[in-house]
Amino acid sequence: MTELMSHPLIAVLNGPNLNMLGLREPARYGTATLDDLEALCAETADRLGLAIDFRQTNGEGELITWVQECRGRAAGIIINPAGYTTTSIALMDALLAVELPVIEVHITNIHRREAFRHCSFVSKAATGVIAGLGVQGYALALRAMAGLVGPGHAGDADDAYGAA
Ligand code: DHK
Repeated sequence: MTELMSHPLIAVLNGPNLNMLGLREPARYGTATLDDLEALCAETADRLGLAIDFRQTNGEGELITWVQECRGRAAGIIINPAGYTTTSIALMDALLAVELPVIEVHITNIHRREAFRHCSFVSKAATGVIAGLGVQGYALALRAMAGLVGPGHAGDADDAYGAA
């Protein structure tokens, strides 16, 4: 069994300003730092038998390059596109191009916030979306991803969680 099969690699990608977690509007985004978030993801992935590649960038082009590099390398993508959620058709296109399960995570409930945060291009490429559960949303996304790509995986969220 290859390492990829025994510990599927999940890219956990974070967009702009998430390097400021813990400092940035803590009443809204919480007090956990990006390092705390990475530790949470690493511990959760370990328990689930997943490997992670956790990254953050402020650059749209770099985020798109990282998504492209997942093709043939990673088994799935968890992404908090942050400010690029509502602006980046190019990011949506890259996520569609890699043909992998994608879970979109937002720390805050974007639907309770300003109207301009409601329309996500990334959701058009996402298998599922988690919003409003704080940094624990990443742990929940990893759990869902394990169901999609782990041993005996269903391969499709509708199969894993029941089609509507
Ligand atoms: C993070 C951001 O930086 C915002 O641009 C999004 C998202 C919300 C979050 O909740 O994680 O609108």
